[in-house]
Order: sequence, then C-alpha cells, then structure tokens
Amino acid sequence: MEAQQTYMEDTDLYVLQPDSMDIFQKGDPDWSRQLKYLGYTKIGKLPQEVLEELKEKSETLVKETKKRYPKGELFNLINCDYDVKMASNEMVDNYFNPFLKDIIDTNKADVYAVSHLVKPFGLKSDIWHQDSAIVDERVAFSLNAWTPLVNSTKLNGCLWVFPGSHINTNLNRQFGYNPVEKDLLKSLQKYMIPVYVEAGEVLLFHRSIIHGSSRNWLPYSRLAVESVVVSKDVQFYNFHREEAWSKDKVYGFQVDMEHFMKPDPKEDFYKGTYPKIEFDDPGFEGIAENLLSHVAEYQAYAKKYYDGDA
Ligand SMILES: O=C(O)CCC(=O)C(=O)O
Ligand SMILES: [Fe+2]
Repeated sequence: MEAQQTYMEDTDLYVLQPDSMDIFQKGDPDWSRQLKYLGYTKIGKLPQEVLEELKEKSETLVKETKKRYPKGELFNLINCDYDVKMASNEMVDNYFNPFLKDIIDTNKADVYAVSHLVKPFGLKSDIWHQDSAIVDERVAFSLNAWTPLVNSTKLNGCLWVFPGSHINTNLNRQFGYNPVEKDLLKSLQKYMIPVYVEAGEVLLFHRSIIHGSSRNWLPYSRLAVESVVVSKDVQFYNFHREEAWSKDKVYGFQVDMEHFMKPDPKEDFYKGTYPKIEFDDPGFEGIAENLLSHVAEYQAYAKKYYDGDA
C-alpha cells in the first residue's frame, strides 16, 4: 500500500490535512469541510424506491430472525448468527453501497458493507464510545456511513456526537474495550449533540469521533444500515489485548476484509494468520485521561468549521 499521509502531527493531536477529506466525486464541497472539522456530515438521501425496498426486505429479515431468537436476543445483527450476518451484509451491499459508490470518488476511497443495526424499544442508551480502529489512523481514514430506515430523532435513539473529537489520539482502539465510562462519561455528556437524520439520509462520521445513540422510547425497533468508507487500498488493522502475551501492550494485527467477515475473527489472533505490531497500552485510565485532557482542543477544532481555515 502506498502510504497516504492523511494526518499531520500537530502538538500531540492528529490534525487532518487540508485535502484529506476531499473524497467525493459529486455533491457539496462543504461535506469535505464538515468531515474535516466537525468529524461528520450528511451526504444526501437514498432514492425513495431504494429506501422502500430496502426497508421492506430489512423488516422481513428482522422478523424472521426474531422468530428464531424468541427471547429478543436480537440487538445488533453484528452479534447474530453467521448466516443472518451474511444476509444482512449482502443486503447492505446491494441496496446501500451503490448509492455511496456513486457519490464517493472510488479512486480515493473504498466502500465496504457492514450490516444492519437494530435498536429495540426501551433499550437503555448505548453509552458513548468510539468505534474500534480498523486502519492506522496516523496515515489513513475510516468513516462509518450510517443510514436509518425510519426518521431518527431523540425519541427513537438517534446518534449523538462530540463535534471535533475525531482528532483525538486514542488510535489503537480494540472492539468492545470502551474507556468512556464513569467520570469520563459524565464529563463528556455536556458536549454531545443529537444529530437528527431522516429515513434514508446518509450520515458519514469518523470512527474515531466520540459518539453513541440514545434510548429508543418508541415501541418500534429503530433499524439502520451501515457501511464503512476507508482510504483506497488501505491496510486493515484489528487491535487486541492478550494478558498472557503482555499486560502493557496492545497488538495491531494487519488483517484484510476477509478476516472481519469470518464467523469468529478472533481465532486469527491465535493462529498466526496475520502479522502483528505491538504498541504500549495506556490502559483504561490512561486513555480516559488523554481523551479528557484535549476537550478544549476538540471544541476549538470544530469551531474552525465556522471561522474558516485560516
Ligand atoms: O445504530 C446505532 O445505534 C449505533 C450507532 C453506532 O454507534 C455506530 O454506527 O457506530
Ligand atoms: Fe459506534
């Protein structure tokens, strides 16, 4: 892979280079600026007929899955049976990705389907988090493209974000290892803003941004679909801690998309399938302290969106 120098070290934060988010082949130039400074942007809406067909097929998939898991274990299709996960992935690929690939310059970025996300009625809010790192964010970007299939508001668990927080240096993020809890969670609360997204509208955001979705107060599931948009031909990573190997290291496995699509990707960590790089692990408290100590800089960075680049 050719190194794509997306981030520039500036003090101890990773500040995006001016053209780094110039990844669209059509649309509004402001999308790139929003992505760069705020960390998220809306990039249009699925055509109505595509949305309707996707919604109908998705509801059928959810209904069939619920029949098989009567205790309501269905929360996130990512954690579902392998065949359901694959069916979901294929549907996202067929109905959502063509729209993304039309807008995004596929010479600059690659688009991969992930799955559906189901937020059932009454579920306690997902705590604020950052998504696992899937690339080396010092040199590459990874964005989520998130689209709800119903209007998404505070009532049914919309997304909330901390604008500007995507420039943080918590880069080696392991899936499920979330230091945003307790005091840090409380401190961040006041910076989070809700993002209302209409059914079929596409929200793009950096996987590194501090975000989450709130409680669904309506007695219907809030369904969404998700893909990822990453630097062209990027080297994928999956980060992992293993106390038996070391208590103060985190390991970055250099994986490929095939790895993420396996029934149990973690098995690869013990098979020697992929090479790994080791990093010092700041641990829960270290990461929390680091995130909190830069809050003012995240705010200042987001403000640049309104103040201009100078
Ligand atoms: O759909 C949701 O509620 C979860 C959203 C989220 O955290 C994500 O897409 O990364
Ligand atoms: Fe997330």
